Amino acid sequence: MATPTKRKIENAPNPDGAKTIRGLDLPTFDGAGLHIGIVSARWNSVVCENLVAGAVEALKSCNVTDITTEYVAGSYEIPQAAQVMLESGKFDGIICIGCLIKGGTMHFEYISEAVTQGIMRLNLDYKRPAKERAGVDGAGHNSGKDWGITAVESCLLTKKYSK
Ligand code: DLZ
Repeated sequence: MATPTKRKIENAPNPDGAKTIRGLDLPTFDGAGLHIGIVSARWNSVVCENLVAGAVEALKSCNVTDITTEYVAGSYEIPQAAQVMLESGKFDGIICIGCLIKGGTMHFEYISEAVTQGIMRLNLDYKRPAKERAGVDGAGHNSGKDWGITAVESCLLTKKYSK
């Protein structure tokens, strides 16, 4: 497997834009031949659609051409949909996209806890990478791009150690 090369990425690794050492370093990966699924919630679709677009763009930049996007109602439905997609055996990895907004009820706490636990369980049970984060700050950082590239990275690592 080729060693990933460093590149200057358009998507700044430091989401807050401040001069710190914090941030995600994104090398270039060759994801040719990978089959990647995306499952996105429709709640807060302005945010989610931007993240989906960012993830697709990043996957394509890694030579991933087999991309399937499915939608569910809200973030709560994401783990089950991701599980169904993983069980189909058609995907090397699934990117999970949702946006939870903290409001006056306890929905944020309950849903984010359930979804985080659900996706982590899929990560461990299926040995396939899955990503779920929420939020994008306006016209700034599109985290979907990071997720596209990190999904490829995780899939390549899984393939490397698959028997
Ligand atoms: C009900 C609900 C609320 C209040 N907020 C959000 C949210 O901010 N983001 C999100 O993705 N989904 C939300 N939902 C919907 C739940 O995830 C779920 O779709 C419904 O409770 C139906 O099961």
